[in-house]
Amino acid sequence: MSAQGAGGIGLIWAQARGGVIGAGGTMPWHLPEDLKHFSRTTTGSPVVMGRRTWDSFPARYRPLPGRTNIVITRDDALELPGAVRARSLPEALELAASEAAPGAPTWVIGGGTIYADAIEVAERLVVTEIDLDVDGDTTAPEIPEDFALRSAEPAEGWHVSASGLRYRILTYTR
Ligand code: VY7
Repeated sequence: MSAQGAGGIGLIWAQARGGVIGAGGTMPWHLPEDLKHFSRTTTGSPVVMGRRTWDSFPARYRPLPGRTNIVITRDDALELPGAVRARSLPEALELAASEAAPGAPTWVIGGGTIYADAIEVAERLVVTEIDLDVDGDTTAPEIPEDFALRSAEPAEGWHVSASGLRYRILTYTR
């Protein structure tokens, strides 16, 4: 079975300035509009994540509802209630392709280590850019040159969150 589902592989992340995606195991901002966008985009598709990303979700959101949750770990003893275990990214993508509804993409949802490996096989990137300077210890992958910006939401400028943060959603395809 191919590792690429009929809908292909997408990466979805949110980043502050400089590509910061995480700090101390969490995302260092509060942006409810992004959580809605993330949930709406990924629901109905398999989601692939690293073990640290699984750990980062508040317990009441685990597993993410309405999605097959596939978690990559080499620790066979680790309990992953409600999730499917994979021992490598290729194994996770293969499991996801076999789960995905026809035409549904597989979403890789983090974190830094997994994005760095998965971007090679991705055909779509959905990036929430947050206009925020914040310290972090985890960054987004470099976007390879064969990706082109497909859409920006809003088309110009920024959304302003109820919290005051400015953000926009960029989609790239290759
Ligand atoms: C952050 C949460 C953090 C704190 C409280 C709730 C984009 C995100 C991810 C991954 C956001 C997070 C949540 C509420 C909604 C739940 C998921 C948990 C759901 C990503 N653009 N944003 N993420 N969530 N990969 N890309 O880890 O989540 O979806 O049902």
